[in-house]
Amino acid sequence: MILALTGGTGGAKLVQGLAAEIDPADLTVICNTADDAIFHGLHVSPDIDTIVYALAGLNDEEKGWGLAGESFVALEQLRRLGEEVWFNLGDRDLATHILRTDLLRQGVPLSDVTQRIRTALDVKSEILPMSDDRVETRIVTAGGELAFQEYFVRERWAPEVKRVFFAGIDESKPAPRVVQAIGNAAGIVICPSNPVTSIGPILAVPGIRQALREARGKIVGVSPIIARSAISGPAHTLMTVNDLEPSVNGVAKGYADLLDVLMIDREDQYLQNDIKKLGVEPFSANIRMNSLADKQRLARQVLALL
Ligand code: FO1
Repeated sequence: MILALTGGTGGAKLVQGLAAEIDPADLTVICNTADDAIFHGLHVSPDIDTIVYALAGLNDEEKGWGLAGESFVALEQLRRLGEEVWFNLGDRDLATHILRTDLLRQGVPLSDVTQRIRTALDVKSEILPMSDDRVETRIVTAGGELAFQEYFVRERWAPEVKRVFFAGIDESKPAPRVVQAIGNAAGIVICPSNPVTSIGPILAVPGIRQALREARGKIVGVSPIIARSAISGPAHTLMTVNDLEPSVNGVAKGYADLLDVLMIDREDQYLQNDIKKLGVEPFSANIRMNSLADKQRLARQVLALL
């Protein structure tokens, strides 16, 4: 079994490539849940949904989140009713959040809810939340503290960030099957997701980082940074806040205790020696993923390294 650790959009591309290259039933994905938020009383798990929709072939490729061909009629009506509407929940996407919220309220753990949704959408890969416990990324800015989606979507990552922390992380436990999956994996991929707010929370759940250090399978990371800037989103800013240089060196440093190999872009090839000094083997390739062919090519290279 191949295991992938991922956040939403960037990671989903590689996860799609992996599922196309191996039997999808042999792929397990551990998702960040610290971006989860409550909107209009509904529990939204953006990274889980992005991965499930991508593996179900239902995702909006252009936006990188949500469902393809989505309508937003319910949201417009909520706006008319005076609700503050800035997080774009599509009509069909809302069905996922309604079901998830209903099941969570009945006491069903998030991991079982996720299993039910991905099975209903005919996704063969196992999708595991990092934890069934509520963990929340909080962004401390010059103007006060924000929830992740407030910072990312509402404020378009404009505020100056002072600090990032994960509320509830110390009391959280890995979801069932997470530690087992890490131990059983023939190979592990850390997807090109934000090292601070996507992969960071997964590694911070007590027990997960240690399980990865003890894993028998090789661990290959794919850099979310090319030429000192994030492929998408605010990774470079958030890495700086966490004392990580916003470059492939910073990615290597953040994962140095875990990685056997870090895949970097050819543009960053000149930094290979710095990565080696951190005890990580660099492997340079074209790591941008603009088409399904790119995703599959990168997945094949990752699998070869594993
Ligand atoms: N990202 C946006 O930039 N704007 C949105 O309105 C938005 C809505 C949304 C709805 C459902 C969902 O599952 C994801 C959504 N995302 C949206 C993506 C999400 O905010 C981020 O990509 C992740 O949290 C970062 O990994």
